[in-house]
Amino acid sequence: AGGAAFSEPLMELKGEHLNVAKISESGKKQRKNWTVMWSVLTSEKLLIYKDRQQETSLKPGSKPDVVQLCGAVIEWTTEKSSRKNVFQITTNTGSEYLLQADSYSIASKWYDAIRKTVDSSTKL
Ligand code: I3P
Repeated sequence: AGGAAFSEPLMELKGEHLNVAKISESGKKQRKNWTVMWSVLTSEKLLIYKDRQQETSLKPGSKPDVVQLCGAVIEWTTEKSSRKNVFQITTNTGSEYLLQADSYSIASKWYDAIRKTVDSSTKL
């Protein structure tokens, strides 16, 4: 709608270990391989680092996997994994990520924050 006098601060989450499996890249299916990754949520992207050190690394070429959330879809899934607390992010370029944490409160915290980011970066 726009025109709001005060814009809500965009939710961000910093640094947490989540289990991540990229199951498709640009529409092409990939072998599922769950990996513990260091995840950071900015106001428009989810950054997936191999580890915590990579976030502050100045090494050229040490880049995270960047998940653009504008136009993405996020949903809980019980069908794509035998694990609990799994949600899927599908980007508008056709990449699919599964994210998971054994703790429901951690998983739902990330789900809620990413969904808010998807919503606020998609409706312009
Ligand atoms: C996969 C691995 C995954 C599992 C996946 C298996 O085997 O065990 O953990 O996903 O199940 O195929 P591999 O390592 O040999 O590739 P979940 O843990 O999410 O269930 P899937 O084929 O049903 O996705």
